[in-house]
Amino acid sequence: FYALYMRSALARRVVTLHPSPRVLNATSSSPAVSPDQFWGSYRPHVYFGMKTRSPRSVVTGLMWMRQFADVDGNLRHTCEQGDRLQGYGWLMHDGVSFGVQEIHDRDFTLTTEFVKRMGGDHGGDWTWRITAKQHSSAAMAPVISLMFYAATDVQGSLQAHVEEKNVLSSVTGTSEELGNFKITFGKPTAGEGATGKYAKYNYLQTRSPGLDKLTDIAKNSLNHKFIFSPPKGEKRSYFAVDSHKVMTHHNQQQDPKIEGDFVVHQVTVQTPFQIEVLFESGSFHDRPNQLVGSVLTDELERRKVAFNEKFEGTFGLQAKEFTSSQIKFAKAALSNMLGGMGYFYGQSVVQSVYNEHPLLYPESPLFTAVPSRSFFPRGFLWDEGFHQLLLSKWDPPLSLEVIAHWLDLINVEGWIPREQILDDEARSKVPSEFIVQHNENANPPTLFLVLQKLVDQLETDPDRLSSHLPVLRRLYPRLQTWFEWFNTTQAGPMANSYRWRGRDKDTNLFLNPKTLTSGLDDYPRASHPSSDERHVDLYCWMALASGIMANVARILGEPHKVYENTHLTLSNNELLNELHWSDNLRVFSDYGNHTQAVSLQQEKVYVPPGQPRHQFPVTRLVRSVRRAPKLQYVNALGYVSLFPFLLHILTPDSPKLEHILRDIQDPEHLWTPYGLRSLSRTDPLYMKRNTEHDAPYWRGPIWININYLAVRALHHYGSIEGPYKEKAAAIYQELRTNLIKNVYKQYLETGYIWEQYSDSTGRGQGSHPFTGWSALTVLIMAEKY
Ligand code: 6A9
Repeated sequence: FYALYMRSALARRVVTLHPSPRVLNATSSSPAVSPDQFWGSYRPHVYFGMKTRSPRSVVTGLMWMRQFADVDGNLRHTCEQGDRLQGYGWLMHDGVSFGVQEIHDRDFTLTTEFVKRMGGDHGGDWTWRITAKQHSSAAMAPVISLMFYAATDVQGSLQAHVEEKNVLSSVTGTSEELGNFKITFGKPTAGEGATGKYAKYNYLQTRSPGLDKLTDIAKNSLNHKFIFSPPKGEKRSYFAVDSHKVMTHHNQQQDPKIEGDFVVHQVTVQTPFQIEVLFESGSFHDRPNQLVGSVLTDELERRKVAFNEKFEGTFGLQAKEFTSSQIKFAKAALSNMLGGMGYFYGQSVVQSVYNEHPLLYPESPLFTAVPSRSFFPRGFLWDEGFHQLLLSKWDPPLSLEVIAHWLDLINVEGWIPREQILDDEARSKVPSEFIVQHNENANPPTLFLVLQKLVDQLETDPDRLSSHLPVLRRLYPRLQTWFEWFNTTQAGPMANSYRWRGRDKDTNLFLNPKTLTSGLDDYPRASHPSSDERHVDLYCWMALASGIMANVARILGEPHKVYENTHLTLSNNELLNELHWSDNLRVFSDYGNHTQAVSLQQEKVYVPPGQPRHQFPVTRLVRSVRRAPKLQYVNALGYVSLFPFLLHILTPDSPKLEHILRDIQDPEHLWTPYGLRSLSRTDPLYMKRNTEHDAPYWRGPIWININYLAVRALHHYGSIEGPYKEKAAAIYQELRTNLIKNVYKQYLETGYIWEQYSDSTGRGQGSHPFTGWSALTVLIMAEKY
C-alpha cells in the first residue's frame, strides 16, 4: 500500500505547480490592471485577428477569398504555407497600440491596420482598416470577399443586427471581461473620402463547437447560388457564407459540443477598395468622436511617426547609414515578432516515468512570442530567450512580463515544459506524437541571457529599479528551482559534467539518435546514447546560468556564494579542457559511446502473413554500424564545438581561441558567404538525412540564433585585451556583413524571413515566415549585443 501511495504521490508531482507565489497574479493581464495591453493581435496563427488577454476571450478575425478564380478552396484564414502567399507580415507594430500589415495574395494585396484608443474600463476601442489593391500584373481587377467575424469561447454572447435582409450592419455582444460592446461594419469605398462601391453582402450567424473549428464552419457554409451583378458588369454567381447550409450541416453532424457564438459578415467587392470595422466598448462614455475616416487616418499617422522615432532611438540604423529599404526590412522583422506575440490559455499534456498515461498540466496563461506564425504558432522555451533579446531592447517591461509568464509555468520539480501547446487551436496544428511533454526533458535556459540584459539595465539605469526589482524578487525562488533542476536532473557521469536527457532511444532507425532537448535536434552526438555521455553545450549553458544566478542573488541581497562557486568552477578553462577538449580533432567536443562508422542501409522488411502488403514498405532504411562504438570524444566540428566561445566561457587569452577562429574562417569547415554553417563540410554527417523521412536540419544549414551568438562573441573577444583581439574584430566585421546581406536579400527575393538558410546558396528554407530568432538580424544590424 505504501508503495502504491508513494507512486501516486510521485505521479502528481509532474502536474504540481511550484509553491512560491506566482510572479504575476491572476489579475495582471486584466483590463483594470493593464488596460493598454488588453486587446491585441494576440492570435499569431491567423493572418489578421484580435483578442483580449483573458482565458476565454471573444475573438475577432478576418477570412477572405478571391471570387471567380480558377482555384477552388482559396479561403484564407489561419497562416498556412500551403496558401503560397507571396509574403505577409507586420511592417510596423509597436506591440501595444497599433500595427500595419501587408498580405500579398496572388493578384492583390491587403493592407490590414489596427489602432486602439483607450477609454472606459474594458480596454477601450479599436478600429481596423482593410485596404485592397490589385497588382499591376492582374489582367482584371479581382473581386474579393472579406469575411469579418467575431466568436465567443464558452462564455459571452453575440447578436447580429441585420438590415436590408442580409446586410449585417453591426454585432453587439457581451462577455465577462468586455462588458457590453458593439462592432460596426463600414461600407467599402474606393478610398478615404470617396463614394461607396457596388458590393454584395452576406452573413452567417451560428454556433461553434470550438475556435479551432471556425474555418471549417465557414467553408462548409459556402454556397455558390448568390449573384454578383455590378452596374454595367457581367452577372456572375459567387460563393458566400449561408446560414441555411450550416443549419442542415449541423443537423446531420449533431455535434454535442457547442461552445460559442460565431458571426460572420461577408462583403464582396471589386478592388481597389477600403473598409473599416469599428469596435466600441460599452463602458467608454466620453469618446470625443468615432475612430473612423480621417480621425483614424490622423491617429494612424501619429502612431507611425512615434514608431519610427522610437525605432531609430532604439536601434539607430539611420545613424549607421543603412538604406531606407534595409531599415524597412528591419522594422518588419521587429514588428512581426511583436505582432506575432500570442496570449494562450490552457493545459499542456505531460508525463513522467511515474504516470502510465499522460496527465493534464494545470490551466495557465502564457503571453509569449512565437517562432513562426504559420508552422510553430506557440511558445518554445529556448526560442523565447532569443526572442526576448530583441524585445528587451524595444520594451524592457514587456520582456520581464514574458519571462514571468514562462517561470509561472514551472512545476514543483523545477521543470518547464519545452513546447507549450495549450489550447484546441494550438493542438490542431501539432501531430499527436509531439503533443506530450516529458518531465525529464530540458531545453537550453536561454532566458538567462535576457535576465543578464535586464540586470545590466538595472546597473546602468537606476530608474528601472522600481519596475524591475519587485519582479526579479518574485522570480527568484523559481529561478533557484529551475537552476537546481538543471544542475541535478541533467548532471553528467563525472563531477561538473552535464548530459542532456531524452535522446532518441531507438538506435537502429536513426543515423544518429536525435537530441531534441538541446534545441539542436539532429546535430551529431555520440552514436550510441548512454549515461556515459557528457555534452559541452550544456556545460556552457550551466556556466552561464550559474554566473547570472550569482548576479541576481547579489542584487537581491540573497546568498550568492553557491552560484558563484559553481560559476568559478565551470569557468575554469582547465576543467573545460579536461572534460571537453579533443586533442585529436582540436575542437571542443561531446564525449560518449561513439563510432563514426555508421550509415543507413536498405533492409528488407518482413511482412506478416495476412497483412496487406501495400501498407508496408518492402524495404526500409536502417542503421548499420561497421565498427563497434567505444568511449571517446565525438569529434564533430560545428555549432556545439563553438559553445565555449559562443557563451564567452573561454578566457580571452585561451589558446583554444586560435583554433576556433581558424575553423570559423575556413570555408572547408564553417565559413560561408551567408553566415556560419551548423556542421563542418568535412564531417561525415554533413548534410546527411537521419532517416528516410528526416532531412538534415542542424547538419549544415545556417541558423541565425547561433550566428547571432557568434557575432556577439566575436564582438566580445574583439573588444577586450588579448592575443586574438584584432583577429576576432576583423572576422566580426565580415560575418556581420554577410549575415545582414543574405537575410535581407532573401527577404527581398522571397517576401519572407526564414527558419534557416542554405549554406551552399544562401537561400531561405524551412518554415516561413520565421520571425522568431531569425529576426535577431535587427540586433546584428544595430550592433546591440
Ligand atoms: C513539430 C510539426 C505543422 C526546431 O523553433 C522551434 C523549434 C526549435 O526550438 C528547435 O531548436 N524548431 C528547432 O530544432 C521547430 C520545432 C517544431 C517541432 C514540432 C510539429 C508541426 O507541423
